[in-house]
Amino acid sequence: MLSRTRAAAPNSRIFTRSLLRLYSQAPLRVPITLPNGFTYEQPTGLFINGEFVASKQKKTFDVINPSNEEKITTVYKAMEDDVDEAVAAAKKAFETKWSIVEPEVRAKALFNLADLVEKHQETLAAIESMDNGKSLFCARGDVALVSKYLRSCGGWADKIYGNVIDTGKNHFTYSIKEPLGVCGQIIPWNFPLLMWSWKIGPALATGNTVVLKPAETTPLSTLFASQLCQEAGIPAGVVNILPGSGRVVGERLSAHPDVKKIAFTGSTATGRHIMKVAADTVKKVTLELGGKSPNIVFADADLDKAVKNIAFGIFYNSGEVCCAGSRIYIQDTVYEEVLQKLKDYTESLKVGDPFDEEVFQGAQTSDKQLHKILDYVDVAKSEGARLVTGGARHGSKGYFVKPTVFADVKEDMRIVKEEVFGPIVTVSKFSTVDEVIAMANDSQYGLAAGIHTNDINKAVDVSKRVKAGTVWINTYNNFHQNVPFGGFGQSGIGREMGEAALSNYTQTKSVRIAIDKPIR
Ligand code: TAP
Repeated sequence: MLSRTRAAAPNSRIFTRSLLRLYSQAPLRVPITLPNGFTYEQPTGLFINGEFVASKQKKTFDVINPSNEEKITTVYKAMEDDVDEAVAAAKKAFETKWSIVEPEVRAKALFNLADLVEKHQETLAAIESMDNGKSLFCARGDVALVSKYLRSCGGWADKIYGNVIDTGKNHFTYSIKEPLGVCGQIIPWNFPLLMWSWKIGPALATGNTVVLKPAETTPLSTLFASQLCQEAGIPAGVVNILPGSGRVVGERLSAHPDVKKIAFTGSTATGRHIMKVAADTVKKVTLELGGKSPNIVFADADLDKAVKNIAFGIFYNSGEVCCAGSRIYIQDTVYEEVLQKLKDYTESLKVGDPFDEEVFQGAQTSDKQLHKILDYVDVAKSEGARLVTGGARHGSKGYFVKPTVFADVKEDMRIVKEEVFGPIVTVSKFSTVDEVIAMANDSQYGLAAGIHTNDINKAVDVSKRVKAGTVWINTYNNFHQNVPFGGFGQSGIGREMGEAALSNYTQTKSVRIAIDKPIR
């Protein structure tokens, strides 16, 4: 009797502790009132196999609003064991459902998803502004491209064609494109929802399943959007979302033997590291990395239009854009004139509360990013760059930075060489086409370039000679769902959007049939 009582005591303590843990665990959905007064329900669990669940180890992290530095909510944090579970769910969904359904089923589901994004566009844009800090103006632009791109992917889903290859009368030979399997996708914090669509769209269209890790700073829009996948008719396990840290979740995804491909967007340093980790299991890797893109203004350009484009090229999305035109080159004969116009235009841009409809530039996404940018202001000053405007924090609450222009820079300065990822631009002077091409191409990166001129011959000539994956002429940061985007040099491997994105998610199988009695 006594021994039985003794034996029962620890068990009941364990039971009580388990109950306590169960009831003290964070909720899987919370009501959130957005800064515009609208209330919605935010999923806060990991999205695995079609359900929001707590992480196995019950770890959580806080999500901060960068505009007021206050906590928005708490989200579950995935660890290695959660990755393993999500990958197993994605593998099963790949083998038993998504890779074997009729292609038009995948098409319909992606069309539905695009429609649902459109239906919830204002909520999604508001979530993105609150979580990332970007102005509503920018967030609405993101969401519009998300629905267009998902619809475009739906259009591709039943048009993944192979080839018939003429190898002579003794064989019938063809090749087909097959999906890869489970794809690990790691996205950054500057365009969370847009990167979600650029990653899941082509993967799903071609029959793959995904485990996607949003950045720890910005998990809310992707969690909200994942429930739309269910509603769109995408089966459980096809899309799995794991908020968590890069060093745990990202690392495990990159190393996992059942993950056949890693698609990553983020810094060049992390991209390099992921490639090394993924090498052990010979994964296919696509990378969309950093940049230090040149934006060139020739004297014959429409200067007022050019100034708007170069300002948009750097200050859009608070400068947190991989292809930001962060190095401006102005032809010497109009240098001072354009610089003055750029100063005036920059000072006219409204910075502040992302929910203010007049605001162009919202907050930087994190405290870390704010301080990185302010450090670069000090670097530029110490290197001798001339501060034309900005160069300081905007206000004292929230991670706001004044749009900043540094002129008269030298090409070997750190501020000209290194990616800042904020609203800071450098301005240099050039006199000839050859000179500006040499300056523009003097970079390890090659993501984008801008050319402003009214001379079509010059525009085409420069666009051919500049080393960049995208060249914008008399425009900038101008995306379209059918136009491939990606980098030369250390700006990346592979292309997103357009038909090019599909090749990141398929592999070619060749089939040769021997013909016994060739028909003449
Ligand atoms: P990254 O480290 O590149 O973060 C991007 C994504 O990679 C995040 O989801 C991150 O996760 C994840 N990650 C981090 N370490 C990883 C690892 N060892 N294995 C797998 N995934 C990993 O960028 P950051 O530290 O946030 O920002 C630093 C700088 O990178 C920025 O200042 C900017 O210059 C550049 N950046 C560039 C881009 C683009 S689009 N080119 C985007 C973001 C940042 P967690 O952060 O959640 O841990």
